[in-house]
Amino acid sequence: MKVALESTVITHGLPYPDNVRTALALEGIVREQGGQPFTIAVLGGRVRVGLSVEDIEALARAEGVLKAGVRELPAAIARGQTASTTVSATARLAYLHGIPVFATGGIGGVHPGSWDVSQDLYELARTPEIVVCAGPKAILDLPATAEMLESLAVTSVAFQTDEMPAFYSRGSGIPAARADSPQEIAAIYRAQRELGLPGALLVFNPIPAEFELDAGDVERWTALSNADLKAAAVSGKAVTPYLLGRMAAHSQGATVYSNQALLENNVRLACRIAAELERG
Ligand code: PSU
Ligand code: MN
Repeated sequence: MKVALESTVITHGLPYPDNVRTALALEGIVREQGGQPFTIAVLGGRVRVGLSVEDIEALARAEGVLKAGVRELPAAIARGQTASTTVSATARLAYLHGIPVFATGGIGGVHPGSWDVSQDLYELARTPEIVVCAGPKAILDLPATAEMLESLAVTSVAFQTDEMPAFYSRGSGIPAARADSPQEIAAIYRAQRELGLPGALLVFNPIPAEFELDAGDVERWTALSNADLKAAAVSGKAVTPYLLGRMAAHSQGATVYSNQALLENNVRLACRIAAELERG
């Protein structure tokens, strides 16, 4: 059983040394479940599907690593650069390498009050990968992100719940289609393929209740972080890493702790889905 993992969460999503610890813990979970983890990145212009411990440590310590969405991949490869891969780039590379299940923390989406829409959403519409996440990141406009997923016809299911989770919280109040078991998820994926649909199966896996953050707190930190963003000269690809850093600062690290917990939870579900797919 194979499970793909992304690398932008290592370079831009979590601070050092939490990032190394988390990346290695996620790989450990896949191995414990009897599977093989494949963390994906571009090292010196070469697509690497599966990293060594040394590769992960080097990526985690490095500063100024390029964050590659799918559109940045071609130039990174052509120029021999090192880049971490976001959800969009990882989904594409995992699929190309025959690994149909990929676990991440949160997907990108629509930022509030701007035209900043993540490449993740468009890539999910055209790559047949199963992507397990805990919802769109809380810093996003969740209703707009949910609408975009519908407009792009991205098949999405929420695991054992009837609403889209909101990353640090189990619920968002936004209704979602439900799936109750890895078997059901695998069956939906097979039906997508039989229909010849091009896109992903996005699986929303709510954060375990014991790691959930208070919704009011998250709202407050999000407002503060978005206000910081307005005041700072940050735009484009730097926006999401900047906001995650501000959330960690405003919450005194609480968001980092929850982020790790939800990543681990997503990897566990991804393993169950991958095992089910292999069973056929
Ligand atoms: N979720 C996390 N931490 C992260 C990200 C997601 O918990 O660092 C990364 C993912 O790689 C995602 C990317 O694809 O942020 C989205 O960036 P943007 O909004 O610029 O598309
Ligand atoms: Mn963006």
